[in-house]
Amino acid sequence: MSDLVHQSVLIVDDSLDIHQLVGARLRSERVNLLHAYDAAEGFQLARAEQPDLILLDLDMPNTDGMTLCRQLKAEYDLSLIPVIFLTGTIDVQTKVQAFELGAVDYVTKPFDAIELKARVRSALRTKRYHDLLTTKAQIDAMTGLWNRGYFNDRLTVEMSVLERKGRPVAVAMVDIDHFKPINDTYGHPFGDTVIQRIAVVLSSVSRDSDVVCRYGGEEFAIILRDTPSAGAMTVAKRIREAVEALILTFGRTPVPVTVSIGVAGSDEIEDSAGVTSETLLEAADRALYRAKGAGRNRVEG
Ligand code: GH3
Ligand code: MG
Ligand code: MG
Ligand code: MG
Repeated sequence: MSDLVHQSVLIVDDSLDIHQLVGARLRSERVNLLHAYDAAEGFQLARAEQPDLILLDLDMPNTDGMTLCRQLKAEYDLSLIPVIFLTGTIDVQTKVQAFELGAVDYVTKPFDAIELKARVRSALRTKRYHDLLTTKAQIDAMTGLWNRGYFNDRLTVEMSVLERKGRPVAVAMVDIDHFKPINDTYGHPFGDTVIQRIAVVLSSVSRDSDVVCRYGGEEFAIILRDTPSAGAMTVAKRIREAVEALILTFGRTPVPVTVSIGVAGSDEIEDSAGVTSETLLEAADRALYRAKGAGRNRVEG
């Protein structure tokens, strides 16, 4: 969350006047304004741009604002975007219905410019906190990598993308070799440092499109998007080499560290019922087990 990144506000209203008026009122705010003139366009822009706030008119030709609000709330990622109704309708029943649909606020036209600005600011502030908390809930505090919860959610998403587009996804499970003796010999804080240093190696060796996670204590998992097994093996071998080349010292004592890696790609799993995140993970886990059994500091696929 940075102040330098402007938040964006989508205005969905069939009246050009309202667009101009709201635009003029919010000009002094550091927000990007997006404009849609009916519900269909509003929905499209919301999906494409993922704005931080939607100012939504109630009365519009074809699809009205209530219906659009309901559609937005039915889609997970769009449902997180706060909606403020901006409307000439002032009856209580409609207001109540708007809040029940999930709107965060309701402003009646003609609106007071200062009040509108204050309400927009308040909604955007809440959205920033929400985004920050969401990010924090997905990050492993010790390494800065994605955490296991995020890994699981993301793998499910990637598997459905794979299914839709017929693209391969691979998973690599990485486990530090003989880590317990490192902890026992040099202490837990040094063990933590080793985990952090390896996290840095994993992030720098993998590609931007890969999703690098801390899966558990001294175990990592990587989602390699759009990657067949063979490509994933190449990445895993690079990781294994980079960790082996890492120079770690406790005082002046060099502490060699290696990892074992198990790789599984959706293109090589034979399952008539189709590949799921579970079967992919199980295959990667079995490969990791083989790598350990074969002497460690190895990649198995
Ligand atoms: P192997 O080669 O078979 O993987 O041997 P290993 O010693 O690494 O065995 P295992 O994976 O079972 O051991 C995991 C150890 O990692 C045990 C636990 O005390 C330690 N550990 C787990 N999480 C952390 C952590 O956050 N910090 C530190 N310092 N140690 C941790
Ligand atoms: Mg209207
Ligand atoms: Mg281990
Ligand atoms: Mg382990």
